[in-house]
Formats: sequence, C-alpha cells, structure tokens
Amino acid sequence: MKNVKVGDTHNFALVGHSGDGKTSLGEALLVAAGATETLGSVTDGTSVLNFLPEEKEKHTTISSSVYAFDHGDKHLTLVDTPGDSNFQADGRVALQGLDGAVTVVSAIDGVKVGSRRMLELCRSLDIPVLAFVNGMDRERADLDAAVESLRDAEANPAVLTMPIGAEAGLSGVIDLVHRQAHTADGVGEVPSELADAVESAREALTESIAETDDTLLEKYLEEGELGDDELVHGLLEATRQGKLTPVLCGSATAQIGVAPLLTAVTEILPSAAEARTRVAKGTEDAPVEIPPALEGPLAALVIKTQIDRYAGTLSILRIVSGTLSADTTVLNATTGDKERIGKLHVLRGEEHVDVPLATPGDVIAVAKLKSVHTGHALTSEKGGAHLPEIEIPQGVISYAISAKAKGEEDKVYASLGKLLEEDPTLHLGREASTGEFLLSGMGELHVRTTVKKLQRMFGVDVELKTPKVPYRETITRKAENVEGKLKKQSGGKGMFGVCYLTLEPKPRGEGLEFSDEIVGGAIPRGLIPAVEKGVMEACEAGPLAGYPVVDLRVRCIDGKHHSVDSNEMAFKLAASFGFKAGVLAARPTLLEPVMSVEISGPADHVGDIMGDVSSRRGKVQSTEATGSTTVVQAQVPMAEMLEYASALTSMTGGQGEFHMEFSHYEEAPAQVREKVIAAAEANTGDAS
Ligand SMILES: Nc1nc2c(ncn2[C@@H]2O[C@H](COP(=O)(O)OP(=O)(O)OP(=O)(O)O)[C@@H](O)[C@H]2O)c(=O)[nH]1
Ligand SMILES: [Mg+2]
Repeated sequence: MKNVKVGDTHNFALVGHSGDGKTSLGEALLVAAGATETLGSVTDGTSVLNFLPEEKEKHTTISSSVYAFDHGDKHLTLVDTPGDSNFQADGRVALQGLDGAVTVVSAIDGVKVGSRRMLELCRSLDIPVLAFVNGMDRERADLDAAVESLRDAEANPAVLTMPIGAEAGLSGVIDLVHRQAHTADGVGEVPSELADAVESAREALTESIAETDDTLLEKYLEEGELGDDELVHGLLEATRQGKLTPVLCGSATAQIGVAPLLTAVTEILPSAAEARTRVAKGTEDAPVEIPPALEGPLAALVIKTQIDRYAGTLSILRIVSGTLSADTTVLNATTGDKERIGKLHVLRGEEHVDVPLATPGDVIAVAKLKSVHTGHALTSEKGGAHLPEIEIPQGVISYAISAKAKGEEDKVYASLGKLLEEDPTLHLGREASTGEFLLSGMGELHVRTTVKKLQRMFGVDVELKTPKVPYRETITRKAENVEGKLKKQSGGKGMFGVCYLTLEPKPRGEGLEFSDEIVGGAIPRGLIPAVEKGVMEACEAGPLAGYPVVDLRVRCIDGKHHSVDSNEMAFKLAASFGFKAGVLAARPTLLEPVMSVEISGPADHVGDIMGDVSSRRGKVQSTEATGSTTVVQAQVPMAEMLEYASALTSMTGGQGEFHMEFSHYEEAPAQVREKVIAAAEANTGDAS
C-alpha cells in the first residue's frame, strides 16, 4: 500500500499559448524526475502526453493528458493542457480541480493571448502560478522582454533563474537563490564571468520578494540581504497569495533549466495539504471548509472524461478529501445516483496502473461509471460535503451535421453521444426551424476534429454544412388583449378554448416569462398549465423565421371556456394561436448573436485586421501592442465570423490567432433580417 502523505502530493497543470512548448516541457519534466527514460518528442510523435492519433498527426495537443509520477518522496501529477483556443476549454475545466499551474511563455514572443487568458483564469480561481520562459535556445530569445510581457499581463514576475549562454550557445541556467549553475554536467558553481550579473539579478529578486512582506522588508532594509531559506519561504508565501509569479527559464527540447523547475513545482507550488481552501456548495455565506484529510467523507471532482481503447469510458477524478478505495460505492452528489467504483487507475499518459486507493491531491481514473459526467461532484455513499460543480464553457459555433450514408443516422448519433460524454463543451441539438441536427463546439477546428475522431473511433462518416447562426426572435412593443381561439363544435367531439394574451417586451437576456392573471375562473384552474404549455411550445419556433422567441412577458389576462368541450388540447392550441398572433401584432424583430473576439497578429498587419473587422459589421473596442504582436478586441456578429479562421490565416500569412466567445444578442439590421426570413421561407417551401 502506498505510503500516503497529503503534504507530499502535488498536482499541477501546464498551461499557455499553443506551440510555446507545454507538452515538450512536460516530457522534459518526466525525464528530469526519472519517470521516463527517453525524451518524447512532439514532432516525432513519440510524446507520451500527446498520445491521440490526431495529436500525433497535427503535432499539437487537443485533449488534456494526465501523468502521475514520483520524484524523491513527492507524488506529482502533471496535466498537460491544449493551448489552441479550439481545445483550451478542456484545460480550463481540468484546472478548476487542480492546485497549481506552470504557464509556458515564449522566449521570443513573450506572453501571447492563450497564456494571458490562462493567467487570468488562474488568478480568478486563486491558483498559484509559476512561469517558464521556454525556447531560450532559439534565435532572438529574450528573457528580459518575456519578463516585461509578464509584467504587462499583471503577473508581477520575480526572476529565479538566468541563462548561461544564449540562443544556440545556451548551456545551462543559474539558480539565483542558491547561486548554483545547472548544466548538462549537473550542479556546479557560478562561472566567474557571470558572478556580477548573478549578484545584481539576485538583488532584484530579493527586493521583489521583500516588497511582498513587511517583516522581510524590514529585515532586508536593516541587513542589506536575505538568506536562501528566507527567500524561498518569502517566495512561496507571495506566490500562494497571488502576489508574485516566479519566473524560470530554459529550453524544454534541450532539457535546460528543467531540474530547477521541478524543484520549484515541489517547493513553491502548494501540496494538496496547503492548496487553496475549498468550500462546500451552498455554504458561501457561512463557509463550510472541505479539509484535505485522509479520514472523513469523500469529496471528489470529475475533471475529465476520456474514452480509452481498452477500458471504455474513464472518469478522471481529483480527490479533494477522504480516501477512495477500489470496489466501493460512492454517491454522485450532482445527480443523487449511487455509483459502483471498480478498479482505480493511476494514469501515465495512455497507460494506466491499478492502485488500491486514492487520497487527497491524487488524480485517478475509474472506468465505466453509469451517470457520472465531467464537472460532477462525488461524495461518500452516505453523503458528505458537496463540492461546487466545475463550470463547463459552452460551444459557440454550430454546424449542421448528417450521416454521409443513408440509414447510418442512428449510428452517427449514438457514436456522437459517446464523444459528447468525453467532451462536455460539445453540444448536439436540433434546430426546430429547419429540423437539422446541429453540432456546436468552441471553434471550426474543434468541430472538424470531432468529426475526424468519429470516423477513427466508430467508423462513421459525417457531412458538415455551413455553420448555422442561432438567431432569435423578439417583440419591440406591447400587444394587448390578443385573442387565441380554438372552436370546433360541429360533428364529433367538440373542442373549445379561448384565451386573451398581453405580450410585453422584456430587457435583453431575460428570456420568456408567463404569468397567469385569470380571475373568476374564466379559464378553469386545471387548464391554465395547458395555456402555459401552449405558449412555451409556440415560442420555440417564432412566426418570423422559425427561431425561438425570447425576452418577453406573456400575461394570460382573460379567457372563455365550455363545460363539455374545453380540454387541455383545446387550450394548448388556443394559446399557441394567441401567442403567434400576439408576436405578429407586437412588431417582431430578429436578434443576432454578437461575439467578443480577440484577434492577435503581427503589428504590421493590424490595419488590415481592423479594416476587416469593420467590413464584418464589427466594432473594434481596443488594440494593445505586446512586443511585435498586437491584440485587437472587437465585437462582431457571429454570422460574419463563421469562416474567419481561413480569412485570418491569409490576411496574416498564418501568423494570426483568434479566440471568440458569445457576448450578447442584438437586433439584426433590416437587410440581415430580410435575408434570414427569405431563407426560412425557402426552407419551408422545400419541405412542403
Ligand atoms: N528550439 C526549441 N523548440 C522547442 C522548445 N520547446 C518546444 N519546442 C518545439 O516547439 C513545438 C511546439 O511544442 P509543443 O511542446 O507541442 O507546444 P505546446 O505548447 O504543447 O503546443 P499545443 O499542444 O499546441 O498547445 C515543437 O515542434 C517543439 O519541438 C524549446 O525549448 N526549444
Ligand atoms: Mg501540447
């Protein structure tokens, strides 16, 4: 049985912009810890972290991978996350369950958009961060500029290591705290020619640490220096309080500067025993803390779901409190279902190793759970503190999908269901206005990669059609006392129901509200729910172009009924007729989704990028230069951003990147509205 010490258990994520070297650094850390013998390479497809076929083919991470290893007496779990904005959500979800992060920063370009977004997330989650300036062996590598870019990103950098040599001549790094050189030959003394530079860098480090703590500052001012242990301790406190970001540097592929990083992970980032306090769900006003204790009820979070070739669906759990043993029963606190736990697996990339138990800080996989999904909270069978669920970002771009081969529809949707389990940011829905199935994801590449996975894993081919824009309909003025009537009283069983509805616009984003204002039994109590149901169903497909109707209040103010012929069906239909007539009388209009877009590209292309945003009906909100890159923030209608990826690539010679998320709905201009209505009419024409 494992000799457990929660204080020696660390888990952390590698985060940052795509291509800056997270996976390569993960590989180098594994070698430095002696967990793997040879350095896996992203480009050769030998990385144990990028093990999916799609990752090997494209030389990029598309799904977070977990690798648990030991280093001395420490148990570490590393989670390598994707940097590309199409796949970053996966890492954003996992991070919520973890205790620390290492953000990788390019030595050439400094902090890019992907790293800045992750730094912001870590800040908002109170997750302590180390920064590793990677690629110091490359031409034009510039540690000072990278550190400045961290300052611009509000990370308050404190430099811990400095390079020995530069670019292709990089041969090692110097640990400024302990005044030690780390080279291929191991740990040695500081080369004499660097002694002065090391002293002044150490002084700068001492000052920035002292500034975070009054006692240290007093001592530093009195004595003129601080000891090694004081520096390490001060750094640890400041990092955990989010006051400083320790910065290390080196090269992942040249395996330089990696051993000091491994030490910093175990010494500066918190262990599971020291990690930020987690508070039970619903107790924010009178916080009930969930301790990282071995004893007591289980509290765990599902940080990821992964389909394994042999084991089936694996739920990857982060144990926050208590001990989880193999072959036990737990409670899914999110759904209320009991779940039988079989074997527990420690993950090493694609490989797994069975273990008898898991303790706080561990990240562990369990196969074939019934109703457990990413984000859920688990407790002991008899209950216990319920951790808040992990927030899952929702996909922003939708494609219409259909099976390539006729008759394969069922197989397609069943297989897609499995992929949806693995990736909760994907969504499959049906557009009522067109009857099409829509697959939504974080971006074009996300959806296209899902389709490729579907082919590889289940052998089904899917056709993707131009993304659909989820328009909405709403009203712009009040319509009072609109009659909805169903009267069929000749021959057979009669149907009779009349309701009078008043429709009023509500502010954007407030959805649909139904209020029953019937007095005196004009519509019998028992039939009012039928009226509400009729309204709710009718609002799913509005009368303009078949899109859902939102942001209005529907008041049922009066009605008529018949003692024999009135029934639920009659009132449901009457209400839907009334609703449609009411919407048409209240000057309906079309709303279109507007996206918040962040575009980064070379500074000399910024004019083109901004001109292009305007031509897409977008509004530029800010531009900000960091080094040679400019970041443009804008709001652009989704309809104009559907195939932006290829436009940006050709505009910037492949050097542009963008990220977008849904911002709000806005009234579409008349020409857009007319086009959408005409398309909807053509569609209905086809169908009939
Ligand atoms: N010269 C040099 N190349 C590096 C270094 N680190 C990584 N690379 C190369 O940079 C490329 C991208 O590295 P990855 O490790 O895949 O980067 P990543 O951050 O994991 O990228 P995503 O998975 O797309 O988010 C690969 O071709 C690496 O070989 C380094 O320190 N020096
Ligand atoms: Mg990667």
